[in-house]
Parts: sequence; C-alpha cells; structure tokens
Amino acid sequence: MPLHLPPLYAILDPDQTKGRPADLVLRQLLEGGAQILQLRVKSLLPRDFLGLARRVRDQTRAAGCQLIVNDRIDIALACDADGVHLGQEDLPLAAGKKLLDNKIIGISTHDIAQAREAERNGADYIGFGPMFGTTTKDTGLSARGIDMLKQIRAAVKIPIVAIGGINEQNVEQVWQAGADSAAILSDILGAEDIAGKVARISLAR
Ligand code: TZP
Ligand code: MG
Repeated sequence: MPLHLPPLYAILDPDQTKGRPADLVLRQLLEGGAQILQLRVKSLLPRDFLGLARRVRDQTRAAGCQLIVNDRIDIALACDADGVHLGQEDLPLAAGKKLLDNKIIGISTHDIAQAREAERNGADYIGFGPMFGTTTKDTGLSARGIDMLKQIRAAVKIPIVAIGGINEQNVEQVWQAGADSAAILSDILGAEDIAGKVARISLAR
C-alpha cells in the first residue's frame, strides 16, 4: 500500500532546540499535532540515542504519530520505530530492506537520478533537497529550488518530502510544486511557541 504522508514532516534534533530539553520539545511537537516525526540525533552515544528513541517511541505511539529514525537501522529496530530515513552515505536501501521487514524506508535524494534509483529500489518515500539555503546542515550542495522539485515530482510516483530552508512563509510553494510533505527543522525547533507553529503549518494545507 502506498505510504500516505501528512503535509508536515516534523524533525526532532536535540542539538537544534535552543537548549530546551528534547523531551519537552517532543511534547510540544505532539501537542501541536505532529503526525510524523523524524528523530535526528548526531551527537549522542548510541545508548543515550536509544534511551531517547524509546521515550520518543512511547510518546509518539500514545499520540498516534509515526516515528522515523534518521540514519540508524539498529536504533529504529531497537525502539520499534515505524521506519528509518537513510542518506546517500548511510547503509544502502537494499540493506535496510533486508533488515527491516515491513518498516518504512525513506531515502535522501538530491537529483533526478537519485530519486529514480530510490523509487526503482523500492523506497517508500524520498527526501529531496536542499530546497532553499539552510544553515542547519552543511550539505555542500546548492539550493535545488522549486523548478527542480517540480521535475522530481514528474519523475517519480512515490511520496516526496522536501527539505532544507523550508519555513512557515515558503511552505505553501513547496506543497504547490508537488511535495507531499515538507520537512522543517529550524523554523519549528527555534520557535518560541513550537506547538502553535506546528499547528499553524499543519492546518495551512
Ligand atoms: N537535510 C538536507 S537540508 C537539512 C537536512 C537534514 C536541514 C533542514 O533543516 P532546516 O532548518 O529546516 O533548513
Ligand atoms: Mg543520514
């Protein structure tokens, strides 16, 4: 069955919360109505990552929110996440499929060839970006922009999650260009009222 994605793909990254505890920010994301959440952790020891992932799993499950773990198939399995998100330099999609049974697998892509390859190999969705300039992650890539997103939309049938520099102001353009969902990191995690921000963006679609 094709995956259905909500318009907002929230990301919880404990390093991007302006010093606020990840567990508090998690509650605010869920209070705002996040329906899918990616846990992105770059700076915790594996056992601390897993500890957080288990708490996030409990809370997301109680809220009916899907959980995707970034980068790490082992953590996704150990916390019983709904899926994993893999970049071009993480374990390949084929390895994910072998290890994960029926879980969701998303693949980061940056051009049409990568998007087509991910679809051909059975990805459930692709991430595509960076859409606009972003300082959250040094991708080393130029902003892809709306026209390239439209080309990606025409090239693949699987759901697209656009990412990179998306905010409450420009998210509408991204949806209009054919993204099923918009991944937004700093505009949400940096907001004073995280729940309100999530609710407004989710209801804007
Ligand atoms: N991958 C490509 S851009 C990016 C990631 C993880 C960062 C997105 O963060 P922001 O703050 O929404 O630009
Ligand atoms: Mg990755």
